[in-house]
Amino acid sequence: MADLLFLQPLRVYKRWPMPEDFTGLISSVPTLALAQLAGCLPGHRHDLVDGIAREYSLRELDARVARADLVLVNAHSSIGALNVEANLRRIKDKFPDKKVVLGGHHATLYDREWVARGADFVVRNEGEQTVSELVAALAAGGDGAAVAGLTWRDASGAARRNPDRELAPDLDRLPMPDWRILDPKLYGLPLPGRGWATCVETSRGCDHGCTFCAASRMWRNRQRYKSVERVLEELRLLRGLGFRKLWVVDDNWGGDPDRAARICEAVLREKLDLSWMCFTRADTVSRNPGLFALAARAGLRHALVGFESSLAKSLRGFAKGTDGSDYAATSAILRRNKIFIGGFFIVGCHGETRAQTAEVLAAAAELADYPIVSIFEPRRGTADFERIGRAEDLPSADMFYHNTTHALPSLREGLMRQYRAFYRGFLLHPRQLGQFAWGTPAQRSFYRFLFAGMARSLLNVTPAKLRRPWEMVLDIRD
Ligand code: B12
Repeated sequence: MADLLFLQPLRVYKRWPMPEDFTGLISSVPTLALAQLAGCLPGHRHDLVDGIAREYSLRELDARVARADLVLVNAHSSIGALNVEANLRRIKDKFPDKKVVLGGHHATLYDREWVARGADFVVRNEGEQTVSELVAALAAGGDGAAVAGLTWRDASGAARRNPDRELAPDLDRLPMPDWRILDPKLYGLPLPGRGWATCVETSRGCDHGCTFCAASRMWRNRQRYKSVERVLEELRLLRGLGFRKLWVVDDNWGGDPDRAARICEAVLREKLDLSWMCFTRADTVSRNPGLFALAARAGLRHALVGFESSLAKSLRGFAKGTDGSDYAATSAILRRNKIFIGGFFIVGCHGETRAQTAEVLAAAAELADYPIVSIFEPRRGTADFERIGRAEDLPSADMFYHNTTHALPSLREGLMRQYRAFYRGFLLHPRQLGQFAWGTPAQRSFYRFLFAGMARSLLNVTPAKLRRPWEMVLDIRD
């Protein structure tokens, strides 16, 4: 039996006045991957440090690492990479012999780079089987040489990449996530209702090939579904543990409408009394108005919708598979059912002029209750990264780190100003303040989270952050 420390890295570096990742403003979300992996590694002792949900000192991290035989770290995004690296360095400085395993989207895409930065093992793509085999091999005194899907450091220090692993053919056969490793007091979602908050997954991957999306290729452009019975088993278990607010992390909830409807009907029949949010595509909503009415009755309160743009040329450029003509219908369906619309949009690409950016921002404010606008950033693992990389127009050499305020060099002029002015105007508009005070339950809980997150960010200002707004600044010391 080994002591396993699951680590969501401490935020050693932080940004101000807005946090580096928007999601940190509106929620405190547990990392489902870590609960899922704990479920795959029964018979070992589990510990969890979640640096996104709580503040820890580096000394506390040291103490927890000291007790562990193996440290398993989630490396999820370019925005988080600096903090993953700061944690990794701390561990390796203090405990040079401690073995560290990384996994997640970013680790998969930059496996050799992470080995060069000190990781002993990187689990690429799907983690369940690979990590089980790795832990078993280490427990038997072996190494990772025979484990498919693994990149590892050999005795000479070189990175060795083992062959890829096939994706699990049947998600129902994955072990159940062990949500008991999460301290539910640390988490919250912008959803109305009572009960603890956590994440759940009913499918994995997406059939679509949007050029900006890092998830499609990670999951090899397929959406695999858990059966209705397996999903219900997970929901019942969660309900028994006191979790009633759920973030369904599937990429395109409702991609299989009949199955989704059967799950919603069962949630109603079994009176599970859940409040939940999901990611979905605009055309999944507009094609299935009945499904979303049913989902609202089954507790869907917040939909994160990938609109991406109101410009047909950008939608074409993104290979989004829609011209946007159904977007007004999508919003109407969700609003009719009192489902809060978090709308994803991307600006600053495909030759968009400043006037066209203004058009997209105006459409975003109309279509969504809260527009989540990103300035275009080509991430490794996407078709856009290859396209933009060829034109040598990346804001940093390989996008290993990325701070959203550094747009593509050709776009930088004026775009940040326009972007910030939009958000200032949006957030101070009486309509948003009205939603905070008198909106639907979903609107009120969203704005309560958002304004509390903004206040926290403003109150956490330090002289160093004040000198360098919008940059990642050292925030946690010993
Ligand atoms: C839920 C989610 C979140 C949650 C939870 C984050 C988390 N760490 O789990 C929140 C809301 C916090 C979040 C935030 C952000 N996210 Co996010 N997120 C997702 C989403 C939708 C699902 C992830 C999930 O839970 N899947 C289910 C679990 C079981 O799968 P998994 O996490 O991938 O884990 C599996 C493997 O990756 C691996 N694994 C993962 N970690 C580890 C660790 C070890 C040790 C091992 C061995 C294996 C392993 O094993 C697991 C089981 O197979 C994905 C899209 C997707 N469908 O994958 C985007 C996604 C991962 N997010 C993304 C982004 C960009 C962000 C943000 C930057 C958004 C923003 N601008 O604010 C922030 C960054 C936060 C940060 N500080 O790093 C991108 C990452 C792209 C990239 N490489 O940069 C994705 C791919 C979305 C996309 N379509 O592009 N996100």
